[in-house]
Amino acid sequence: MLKALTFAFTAALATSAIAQDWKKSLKDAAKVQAQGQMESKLGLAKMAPQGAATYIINLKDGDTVSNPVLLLFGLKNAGVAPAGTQGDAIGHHHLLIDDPALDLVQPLPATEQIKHFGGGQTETTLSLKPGKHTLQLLFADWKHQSFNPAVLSPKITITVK
Ligand SMILES: [Cu+2]
Repeated sequence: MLKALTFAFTAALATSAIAQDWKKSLKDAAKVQAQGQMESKLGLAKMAPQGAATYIINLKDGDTVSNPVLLLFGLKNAGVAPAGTQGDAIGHHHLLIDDPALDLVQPLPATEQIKHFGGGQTETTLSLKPGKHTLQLLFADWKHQSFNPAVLSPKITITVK
């Protein structure tokens, strides 16, 4: 009698532990979903994809080049998609020319110094005034907003002949 009771009690405990786990994972999933919805609604930055990095493939700091200047955009641990395409670990490239002021909690404006590649381009050709220029890539999300933390390439300084 006592044995049977103990068994029933243990079984009930085990069942409730599973139910708890199941409830917890549902709750976690709901939390993640709610967070995603809140992020889009409030325009908060999305978490940066794990290990995401961007870099300029074909030029390095200190290079001297002549116009037209070809730039190839490199990306690790994330994917390129046209602007407006939502999904995990995807976004598009932005080129920062000569250190523009940045507000990383707002969608990036399109200016002479902040070029968007919303078509999902992975290269561009620039015509720059002779002299020194800095170039840096910023990989941002579908709504042109930086990830948190920002996925920025090393900044390079080039001289245009
Ligand atoms: Cu953009």
